Amino acid sequence: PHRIPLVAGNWKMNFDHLEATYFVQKLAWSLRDVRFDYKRCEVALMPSFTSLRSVQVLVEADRLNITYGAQAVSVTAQGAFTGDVSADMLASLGCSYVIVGHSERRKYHPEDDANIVDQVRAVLAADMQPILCVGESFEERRQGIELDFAVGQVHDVTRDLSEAEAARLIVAYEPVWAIGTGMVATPETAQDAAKAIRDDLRKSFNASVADSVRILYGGSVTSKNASQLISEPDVDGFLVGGASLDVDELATIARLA
Ligand code: G2H
Repeated sequence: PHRIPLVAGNWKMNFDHLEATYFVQKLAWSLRDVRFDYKRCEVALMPSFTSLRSVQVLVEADRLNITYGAQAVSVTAQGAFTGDVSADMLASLGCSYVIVGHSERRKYHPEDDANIVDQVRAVLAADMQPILCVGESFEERRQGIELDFAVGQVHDVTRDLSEAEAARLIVAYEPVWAIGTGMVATPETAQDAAKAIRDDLRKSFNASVADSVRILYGGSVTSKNASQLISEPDVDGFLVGGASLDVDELATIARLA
C-alpha cells in the first residue's frame, strides 16, 4: 500500500481570516526551514468557512504545498437554505477535503446517519474527499463494543457507496472520550480500530479499496504522542484539534508523521 500520511489540522471555531493567513504563512516558513518533504507527508488545514478564501489566495500566490478543506457542508446543492454552504462553493475555493460527521457536529447539530451519508455523497460529487469521523463514546468502550461501533459507523456510510466512491474516502477514528480531553488513545487502541475498519472495507469491497483509504487517528494528538501512534501499520496520519492551533506543534507532528 502506498498511502501518503495525512496530517490535518481541524481548527474548529478558532482564528478569524487574518489569524488564519498569518498562521499559514508561519507554518509554511517553519516547514521550509526544516526542508519538509511534502511528498512524504501531506499537511492540510481545516479553517472556518470565513477563512477559506484568504487561505486559498495565499496558497495560490505563494504556491504552497499545503492543502485545505472545510469542517462541514450542506447536503443540498443550492436554494433556500439560509446559512448553509454547498459542496460546489467549497470546491470552487480549492478545498480538497470536508470533515463529515465530526462528533461535535453529531452532538450540536442534527447530523444523523442519513444526513452524514448525504454529506459524503455531496462532497464526492464535487470532486473533494470526505474525512469521515467515527468513534465510540466511553459508554460503548465500557461495554466492550467499541470496535463494532466504529466499524458500524463507517459501514453505515460505505454500504451506500460504489467501489470507486469508497476508495476516495478518508476515515478518522476519533474516540469521543479522547477528543479535547488530553486522554489520547494508546497506539494499540488506535491500531485495533484502524485495522478493524480496514478489514471491513476489504470485506465490503476489495483489497484495493482497503489499501487506498487513509485511516487517521484523532483525539488529543500532540507532538509528544504522534510518533508512537504513526508507527502503527494501519494509522495513516492524524486529525489534530487543539495542537493544530500552535504552529510549532503542528509542524512537529507533520515531521514525525
Ligand atoms: C478531535 C480532535 C480533532 P483534539 O476532535 O478533530 O481534537 O485534538 O483537540 O482532541
